[in-house]
Amino acid sequence: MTDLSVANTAKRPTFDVEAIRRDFPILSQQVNGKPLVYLDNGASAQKPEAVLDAMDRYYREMHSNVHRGAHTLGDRATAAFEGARETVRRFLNAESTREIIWTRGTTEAINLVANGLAPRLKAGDEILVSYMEHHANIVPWQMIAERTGAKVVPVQVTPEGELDLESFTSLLNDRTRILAITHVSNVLGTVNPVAALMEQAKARGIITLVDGAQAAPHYQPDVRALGCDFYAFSSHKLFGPTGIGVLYGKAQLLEEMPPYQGGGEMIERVSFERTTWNTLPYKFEAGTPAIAEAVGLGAAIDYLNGLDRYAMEAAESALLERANQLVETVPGMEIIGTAKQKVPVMSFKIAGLHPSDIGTLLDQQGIAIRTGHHCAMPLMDFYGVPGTARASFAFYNTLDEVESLFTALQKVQRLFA
Ligand code: C6P
Repeated sequence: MTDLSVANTAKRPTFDVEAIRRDFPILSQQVNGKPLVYLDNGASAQKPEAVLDAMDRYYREMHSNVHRGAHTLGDRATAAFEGARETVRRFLNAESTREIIWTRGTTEAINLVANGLAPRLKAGDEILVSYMEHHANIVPWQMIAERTGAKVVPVQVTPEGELDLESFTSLLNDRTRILAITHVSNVLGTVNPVAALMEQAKARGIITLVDGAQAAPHYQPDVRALGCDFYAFSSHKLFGPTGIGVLYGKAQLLEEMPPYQGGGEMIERVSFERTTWNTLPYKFEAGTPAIAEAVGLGAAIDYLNGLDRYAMEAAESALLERANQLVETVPGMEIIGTAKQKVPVMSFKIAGLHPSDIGTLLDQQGIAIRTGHHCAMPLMDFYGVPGTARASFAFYNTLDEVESLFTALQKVQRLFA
């Protein structure tokens, strides 16, 4: 018998989640003979019709290369592409579109910054990261550290999965040159107190980068209020297409950084004697960019702007609250990451069960979650686990879906008990 009779005090969303779900065509299908319950939004979120339409319309009506300026289609494509950049600027509250660089995603954005800052580093310098970073915010720094003799230093996390602020403060020192920290942990869901961290770092003249991959889908990041030098996010987690992401960078730092890749678009003039760089943001955009994808990301942000952000956050909190209430209905289930400030991400283990078995058995019931190390191996080592199962929710998920997840987990647990 499944028992979901635990008191449900989670608040009902004030927006019409069923209407919102109709905007996402993929959600209405059956998987393995069961209605799809998509709870892998942290890996990649689904796309509303508005994004699909914008990309379709772009290819049907305006595709050409951008910034070539010789004909009407080229002008249309350029206007759509640069219009999307302005949409991103407004989304992040950046000062200028010069500070908005298109990348392939968060990973490429961080690699770009790491390479751009390398000339400032020397042996003995320190790059502060944390134990809860995704590999994308560890490995590029390790590669640069190897080149320059600098050192990557991790800030501890607490057993609850919060950033250990004492460890953070004690590790800041005169050798710290860069602070690269995640806004939200992809495993724990923890929301870090980024503005306060930035303040401490800035007081010491440290350059700061925030990995916003898991934050942007839940909160609208205001880069000026956060006070960071760089902010990175991926479109595909923000209900936009794959293959594109954004690096925000303060204009002065971007001006001082060397280009990341060479080729078309990023040059001002090329000769065999001397090549000079284009102005911002083009200096960092070598080659033909992902034009339709930029348009799609712009459409995703426009779509989000049309939603009530407060209602959306409240609905997401209600999903997490209901999930937390139901944990006790699955014998041996334990949540990893119980920070006070969390987005609706629930990593867990169930005694005696391997995470990948949980994932496979849930999939048979139409429920999509992610299992494994989540590209956060140092954090797995910290918790002494090879991996976890992770359900990550989006605003289009329902309380009924949370309950379906737990009914399915009860079945899985009974099967193995
Ligand atoms: N995390 C997850 O399932 P890309 O691949 O470049 O779009 O994003 C990388 C990345 C960087 N930082 C954080 C905090 C992330 O969560 C991710 C991607 C996915 O958790 C895929 S591993």
